[in-house]
Amino acid sequence: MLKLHFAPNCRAGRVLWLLEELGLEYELNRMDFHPKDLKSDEHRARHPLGRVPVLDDGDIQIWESGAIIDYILERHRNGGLKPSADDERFPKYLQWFHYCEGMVMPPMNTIVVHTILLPPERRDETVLGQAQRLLTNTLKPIEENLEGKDYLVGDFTAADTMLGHACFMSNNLGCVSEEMTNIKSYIQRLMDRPAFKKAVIEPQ
Ligand SMILES: N[C@@H](CCC(=O)N[C@@H](CS)C(=O)NCC(=O)O)C(=O)O
Repeated sequence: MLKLHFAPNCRAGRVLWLLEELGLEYELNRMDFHPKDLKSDEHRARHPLGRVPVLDDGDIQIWESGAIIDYILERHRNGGLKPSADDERFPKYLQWFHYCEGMVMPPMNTIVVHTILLPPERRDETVLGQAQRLLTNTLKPIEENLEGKDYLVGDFTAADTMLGHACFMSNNLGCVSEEMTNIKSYIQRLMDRPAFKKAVIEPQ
């Protein structure tokens, strides 16, 4: 059976959300988002940097949320959540799927470091301000793309489990401004999904 190594309120929620959307059976290793769990020898043996998510599938162990999601879709169940290569939605599906870790998460990581993780005396307001501006800029194309659409490529796909989750996290950090009305209603639409509630909201 699939086993997800998970901590609440972080990227691991994307994979749990996908597993719930697909109705797959899984076992959950729920850790605290704390060095005592993530930097333990046991978890570092799974992930060299002591990070989550990590997925076990029998003898196979895989990390990186995007890679795990693609692995599940390809090896276990697709559920119509990944358009095939000849589908007209495929290029944009790939684009938004990878825009998440490639463009949106780097400034968000910096914001988390300089608002939550570092002790107050080591936080840098200049670095924080730059990251907040960069995150706002990376959200603008998403706001424009969502005009007239419920989800990133029209129907709900696994790109939403990546980038939609990043939008949700950005909003929790106060980085989605009130003018970004398409992203605000998109987040609400995601939050109304039972699988999202179970995987992302309830474990927080
Ligand atoms: N690009 C990786 C990022 C993994 C990552 O940084 N995960 C965070 C949780 S959102 C983590 O485990 N942080 C713990 C730490 O930095 O010590 C992915 O998408 O899986």
